[in-house]
Amino acid sequence: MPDRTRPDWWKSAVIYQIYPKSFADTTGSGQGDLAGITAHLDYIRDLGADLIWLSPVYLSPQKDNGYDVADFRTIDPRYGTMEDFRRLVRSAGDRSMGIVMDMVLNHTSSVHPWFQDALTGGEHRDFYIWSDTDDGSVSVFGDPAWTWSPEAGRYYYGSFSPHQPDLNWQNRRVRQAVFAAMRFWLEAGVAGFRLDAVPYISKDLACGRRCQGPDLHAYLREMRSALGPEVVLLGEDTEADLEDALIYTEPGGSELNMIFEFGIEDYDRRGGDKWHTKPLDLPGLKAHLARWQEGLEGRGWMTLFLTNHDMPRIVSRWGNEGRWHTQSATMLATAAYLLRGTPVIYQGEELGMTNTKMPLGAYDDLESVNYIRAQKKAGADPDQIAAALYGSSRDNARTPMQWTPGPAAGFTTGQPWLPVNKNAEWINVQSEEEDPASVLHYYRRLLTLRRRPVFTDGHFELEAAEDPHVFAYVRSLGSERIRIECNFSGSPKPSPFGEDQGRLLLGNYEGSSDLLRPYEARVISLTQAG
Ligand code: TEU
Repeated sequence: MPDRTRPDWWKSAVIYQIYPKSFADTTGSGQGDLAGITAHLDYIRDLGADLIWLSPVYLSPQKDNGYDVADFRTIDPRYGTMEDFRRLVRSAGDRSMGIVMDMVLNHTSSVHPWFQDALTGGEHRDFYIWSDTDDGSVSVFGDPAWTWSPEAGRYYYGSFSPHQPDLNWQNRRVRQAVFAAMRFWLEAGVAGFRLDAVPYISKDLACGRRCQGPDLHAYLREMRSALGPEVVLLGEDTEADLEDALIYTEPGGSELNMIFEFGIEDYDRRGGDKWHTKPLDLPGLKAHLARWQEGLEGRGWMTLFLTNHDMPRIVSRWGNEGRWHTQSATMLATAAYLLRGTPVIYQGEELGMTNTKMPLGAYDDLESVNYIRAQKKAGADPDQIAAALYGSSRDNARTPMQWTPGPAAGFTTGQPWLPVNKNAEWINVQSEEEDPASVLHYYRRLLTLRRRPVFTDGHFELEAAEDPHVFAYVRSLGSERIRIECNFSGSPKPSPFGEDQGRLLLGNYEGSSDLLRPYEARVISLTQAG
């Protein structure tokens, strides 16, 4: 547990992300709930987490699984009650863990009372964005961004979908209402917030949705001063570059503690199209990571993550689901979480959970459903649609958490809302607990090792930059030097360093070998004795 009296304790924290709908169901409804999270707090603590980020649990019609909020101050009854929430916060606190709420800043649900009032020209009219014309722009999930409302007699704007009308952040009353909702949860004891879709809140509609408006940083500074310096704020910015990150997270700054940056996604997606994958460009990825590690040193802070509720499972993406499942899952974690930044582990990643194959009709995610519809309309071959979904659908990350080899993977006694992955038979908490060589046990060892200050504060140096298969870097602090060597390929590769001189602190193989074995990861101390 990091010393929370240190002003930057969150730099050495580990965050565990929960997608509540898919984590653990205590009622047999087929959907997870807050009591299910409370019941598994020991599991999360034993993994090494300090903070738990909950994807939204507010009242919601669930068009986008809670990222469409109908009331920012009410727990959705499907997840439980405010009392269940308080119990979760208390029980997490008893285990020295804090709760991070997901704050959906950019939009509400179209059933939110603010929007309903706005439609009829009530006092919340200017909480949203209206127009008499539709300029033809398209939302993130593929629908038109402008939706005609017969009731209002105008179009309203939704960056993501017509179910999610954008809030008008230029209106001071909107900002105050959002900050008041955030204070409500702080009073309920949460440690901070993950801020959804941050850059969208300030827009330049004249130049389309990807154009950031001029007021973003002013809004964030206003938020920080409304909430106070202790609140941990993690911002999601899928488009952020290094310059943005330095402004958001300047040390001692007045905006965010850290940002999620998504540049790593560019190295296996063809031309930025999420549905078309290509083999990972490792040298490109390494150069990218090095640029961020060097660029933020002493000047800013980022999270480290391999996946989340919007991304495919990392073993299926950059690793190997078959023979090298354990090796690749543990190698990827080693490569990512010993960099400088705050690790954010997504539920089930610590088991090596994989992508899923479902019949097209079983997909639930708004974006995937829209994609299937558009592809079918364009006459695409169903096998190709299925392959694209298997590689990229957000539902890959949303299948139920795999607790046991038993029925519905121990997630529910009812009918799970999304099919359980068939491999729950062998990828599950119970089986991995019993196997000291499992992905789960390795994650625990890795996150324990990561407590060393060299990993939080140390300098980063990329090695063997041109090597197409091996990602190697050195972290150093004072006289301590630690080298991380990771083989991203499924065949043995020579180590760029020949026979290693140092002492092995952690590795995902037994015994020693001159070659780096398939997906081998080694953490080696180069520190001179004495
Ligand atoms: O995602 C924000 C985002 O910018 C999207 O582009 C995201 O990358 C999307 O998943 C594309 O595939 C956040 C949430 O994480 C996501 O779950 C929500 O659906 C979205 O905001 C709207 O609230």
